[in-house]
Amino acid sequence: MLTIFSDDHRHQDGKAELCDGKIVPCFEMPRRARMILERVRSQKLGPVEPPQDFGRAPIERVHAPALVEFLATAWDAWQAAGFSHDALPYTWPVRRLRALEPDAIEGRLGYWCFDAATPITAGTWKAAYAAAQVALTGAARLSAGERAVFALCRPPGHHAASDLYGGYCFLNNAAIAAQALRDAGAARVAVLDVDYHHGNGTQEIFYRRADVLFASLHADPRQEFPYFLGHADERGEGPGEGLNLNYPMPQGTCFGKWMEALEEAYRRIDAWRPDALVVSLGVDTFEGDPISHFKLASADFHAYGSRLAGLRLPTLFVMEGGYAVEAIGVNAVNVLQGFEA
Ligand code: Q9C
Ligand code: ZN
Repeated sequence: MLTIFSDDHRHQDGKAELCDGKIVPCFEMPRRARMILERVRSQKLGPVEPPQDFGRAPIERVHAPALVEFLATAWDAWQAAGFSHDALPYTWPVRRLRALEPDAIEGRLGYWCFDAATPITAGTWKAAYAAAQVALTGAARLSAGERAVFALCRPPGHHAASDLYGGYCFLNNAAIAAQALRDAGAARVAVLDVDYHHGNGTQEIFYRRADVLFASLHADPRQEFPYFLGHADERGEGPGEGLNLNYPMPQGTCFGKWMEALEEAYRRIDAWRPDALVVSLGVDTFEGDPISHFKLASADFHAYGSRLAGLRLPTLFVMEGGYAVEAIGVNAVNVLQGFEA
């Protein structure tokens, strides 16, 4: 399988995030991508190629230009305000407050970002932009006839909505790729999100659309981040009614139960007859993940990867979460090798 990778991911190297009331070192770190790349190479998965540059236009097919401009300029504004450490928000326009973008960068961060775990650093824009180009290059190769491509994106993307970032995500790489596949002629695209966390950003982007089906297997938002989206009764709206499929599961879920949900999502995707599949590939469902609570073993990743090949669709794997850094390469590449087996 072809892998697309950019070394520019290393410019997103945040120092700290707010986690359960404590400031802790960022779980989303450059070593994650290095470990995956090392495993791609040692297993001889296939060629590794750099991204092409498609510019901002395909990003703005799913994101508000104002969010894109904020991400591209936030660090400069933060520095101009006299700060040199990572930029995190601490106040948000939640219930009873007014969602008007303030002038002060400290407030603007809370306007555009929904959590306190996603630091903007000097290199955030460079890294996030490169990740989007990796996804777009993967989509272009799929449109040109490739059976499957691995977009080794970092930072991840599925929590980023049209006009909000958060959850370690800035630009929604999978949504940008799905839209690019549509724009290249695929009439229907399915996005299957297997990350431990609900893909709230991808859901929001396609919620009212008849041309993109979104299915997500994830920890129940009553128990887990992102807490405020991802319930089973969110089924899509208007033209998108019935095309948003959420499979929330309790903490402690084992592979057997998880696979039952995957089989159900598989049937729904298969019956819808899409032209292409985008897999939001988070491997934080692993039993050893430090911030997650599902119980998949490394061999289980190979098993479900192999099942996904049964859909017989051009498939773009887009890297999302996974924080057990020592095992992340094995787990991610197991899915891809299972797919090819
Ligand atoms: N105590 C992705 O997997 N907060 N994002 C975790 C744990 C944020 C995860 C706090 C988790 C974001 C792409
Ligand atoms: Zn996740």
